[in-house]
Amino acid sequence: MTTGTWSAPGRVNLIGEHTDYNEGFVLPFAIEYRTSVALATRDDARIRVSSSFDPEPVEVAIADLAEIFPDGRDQVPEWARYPLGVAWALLQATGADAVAGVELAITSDVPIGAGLSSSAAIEGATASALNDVWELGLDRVALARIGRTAENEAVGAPTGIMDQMASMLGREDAAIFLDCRSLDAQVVDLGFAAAGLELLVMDTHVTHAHSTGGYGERRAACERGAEIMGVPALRDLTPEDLPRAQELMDDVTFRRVRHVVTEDQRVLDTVAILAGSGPEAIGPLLLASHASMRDDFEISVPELDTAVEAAMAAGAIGARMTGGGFGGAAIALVRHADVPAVTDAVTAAFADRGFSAPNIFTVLPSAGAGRDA
Ligand code: GAF
Repeated sequence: MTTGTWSAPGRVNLIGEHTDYNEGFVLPFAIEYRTSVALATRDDARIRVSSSFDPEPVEVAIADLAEIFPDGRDQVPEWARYPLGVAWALLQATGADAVAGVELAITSDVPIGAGLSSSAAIEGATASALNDVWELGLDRVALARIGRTAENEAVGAPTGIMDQMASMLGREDAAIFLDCRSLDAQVVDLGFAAAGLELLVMDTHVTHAHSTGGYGERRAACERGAEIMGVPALRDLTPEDLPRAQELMDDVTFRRVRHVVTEDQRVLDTVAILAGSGPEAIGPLLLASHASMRDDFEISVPELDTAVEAAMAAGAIGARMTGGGFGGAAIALVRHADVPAVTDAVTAAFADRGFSAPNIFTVLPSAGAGRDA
């Protein structure tokens, strides 16, 4: 019997929102909150997954996976679609058969529904474990693709690949500058600690699900915009193309397009400014990103706007919502000495507006997925 433990982190996206499925640029980093998968092989051809979130384990025959996904995903509880979807995607992508049955026990300290990609953490830990034990030989980028396939087809969320890449490739004190067309990834030093800065996460507790509603609608609007402009993806447009886009499109589609095109540019500018001037200089780009998501992409909610405004008023260097939107968390880049004041100000602003209390904590750019034991 083989046993071992693998883990993968959640992520914060520093900048570059809804650009990944438009084949553009993103700048996420992995965080210290992780999901662990303890694995033991078994001597039959079955997979049994259990989770600290649900007392009921789920067991399926490996040979049945192709039948279960993607059409029959409703047959298993939602949390189990992630690990089983990864197993299914691995077997489908590699054509491997006669693999060992496994027991997977999942535990996690990645906050759920906070926009910190607890889903990519489950996928990354499961994919890493099964890749090793089944000796599939896939590299980290291939494992990130497997996670995205699981999410798209087994869970039914039409997401891009940013979260899985961040979870697989994360490095301490660094972000991953990812070209989502080529999947070329560069490690970008953040230098937060050296500059005396902290990255605060402000979890609004407003929950969201990308398998329903707004996320898919935004993606469809982007695809419509690219088609109208006659390009394969919005990545192929630059800010100079926006006047023509405005002439050709209805107002809503144009504003969705403008968000993506300007956000891609903001990612490139952030990478350049981090290298040239350091992290204290990226505040205006974070704020511009938030305004674009609030006004053009329309994926913010009052709680996220309140967190950003209160953090800025209390001295944050920059702030923005992070992740897919419609809830989840905002981030603020804050000088170490200002963390208590910003935390108190955001908490007070939520109380004033009758919102439930936010959960505010710092995160550290951290290492990606791997085997722990
Ligand atoms: C979610 C998705 F999973 C990502 O692929 C990305 O599109 C993000 O929303 C928005 O930038 O986290």
